Amino acid sequence: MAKVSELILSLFDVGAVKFGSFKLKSGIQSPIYFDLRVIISHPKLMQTICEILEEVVGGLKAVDVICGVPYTALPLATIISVRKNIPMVIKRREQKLYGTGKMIEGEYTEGQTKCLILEDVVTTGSSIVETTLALRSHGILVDEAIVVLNRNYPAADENLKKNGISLTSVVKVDQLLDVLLNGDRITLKQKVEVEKFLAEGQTIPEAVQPLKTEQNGDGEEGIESSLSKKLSSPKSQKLFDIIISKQSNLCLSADCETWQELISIGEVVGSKICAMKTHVDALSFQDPNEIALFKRKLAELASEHNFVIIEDRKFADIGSTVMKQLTAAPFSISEWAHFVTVHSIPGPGMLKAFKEKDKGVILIAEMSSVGNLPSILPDYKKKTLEMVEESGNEDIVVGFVSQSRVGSSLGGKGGGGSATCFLQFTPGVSLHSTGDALGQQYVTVRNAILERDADVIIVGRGILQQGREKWVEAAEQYRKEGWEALKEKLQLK
Ligand code: S5P
Repeated sequence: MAKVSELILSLFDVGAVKFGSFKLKSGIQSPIYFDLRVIISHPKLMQTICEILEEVVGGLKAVDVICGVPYTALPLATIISVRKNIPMVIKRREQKLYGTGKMIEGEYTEGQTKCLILEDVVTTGSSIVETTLALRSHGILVDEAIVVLNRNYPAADENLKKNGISLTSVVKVDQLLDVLLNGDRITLKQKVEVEKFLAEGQTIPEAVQPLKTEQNGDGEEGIESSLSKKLSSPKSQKLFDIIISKQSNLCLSADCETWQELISIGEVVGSKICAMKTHVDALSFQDPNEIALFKRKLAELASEHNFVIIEDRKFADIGSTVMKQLTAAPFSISEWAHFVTVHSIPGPGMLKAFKEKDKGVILIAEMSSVGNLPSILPDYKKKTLEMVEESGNEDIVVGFVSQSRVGSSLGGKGGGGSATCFLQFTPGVSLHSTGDALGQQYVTVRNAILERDADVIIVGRGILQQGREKWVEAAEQYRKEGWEALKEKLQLK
């Protein structure tokens, strides 16, 4: 306990816990802020943290390996591994595009190796869950995690419990506040202010991992980072981060006949895509067990390869019906899709259903098919944008399915300003065809991105119809052309 108090004071002294006024992405001001990344500059503190963690590890059931969640917990796990002679495994943040293509580094035996996860800070628990699912998908057994700092966010406990993970915390926020007050690091007023902030259900901001940015000498932020900030919602920012880190703006439209085929293509092209779009009601399933298996495998794939799942349901009804369609078994779309497509026809009320279920919305502003009404009706696109802005739903609307820009451009034509932007998803892209017999119309990758201002290209048959043995090659061709064109459009290096 004395050691933990010492740790808390040191965390404050090195600036890993800050008090003041910090603006969150959501615009809310927070009186407290965590950034544990700074601890790597303080070896003594690293040692104290590891000693405490080792005591905790000693009190848990024996494990075969430990795994630190990148980045800050990685060096902590390394120190503990060496000192306690427990081997490590590392989960890669993205799958290697070459070589063995392994996701997990280190030795393990499927179905036998038991792993303990280490994390520096827990907010929603999603990084721990993501790491757990990736490890489990490789047959590694995981049911416990340790965290240095727990922000006492109730959703985290629920999230971890739901995924069968029990969490041990070294420091909880209430204890941190007590120790800092007694140690004269903060005033009673500051403590009360943070307690009130937390009681309102707010989460303490944590330093987010920076995007791959080119820092100028004068500390100016990189272009990717400033573009990301222009996006309307943390959800679109997350997708943009994936696009930059995977160098892919390719969304695979996985319009397969069977769910097994969909999973197969996800396995082989997962590293090449930023998103996978599904039509779950167009897949054939034998029974509900298969649907459950499909959902689990798809979620694991998305976590392992770091891509977003978009269910292209094109919801188009009043809010209460939409809510049922979103949640009802057997598909239970809200459980596994990150984003869903939605028509703007019913008006803004139905957007509440998606907000309640925390789903990112991609609104259909225009279609690719011959004679589609949204493209013909005057102002349809403009009204769709106004609907989002006037109803204050920018935080859940990730972007638009469209053949031309809706609102401000991220960096293409008319871009460069500071206005809030939405991502543009453009389907009807093929390098092999100009259309089909049922009204679909195609443009090339470069045309979609450089002429029509797409940020994300949606490609289905262009890849699928190349045949199983050519899926990877075709996906790589679209990824490469798409990324080159996006770099050109956004003037990335
Ligand atoms: O306007 C549209 C909107 C969508 S979401 N045109 C489209 O083609 N789509 C979807 O994109 C369509 O439902 C299909 O899943 C995919 C295009 O597939 P492809 O095989 O023609 O590339």
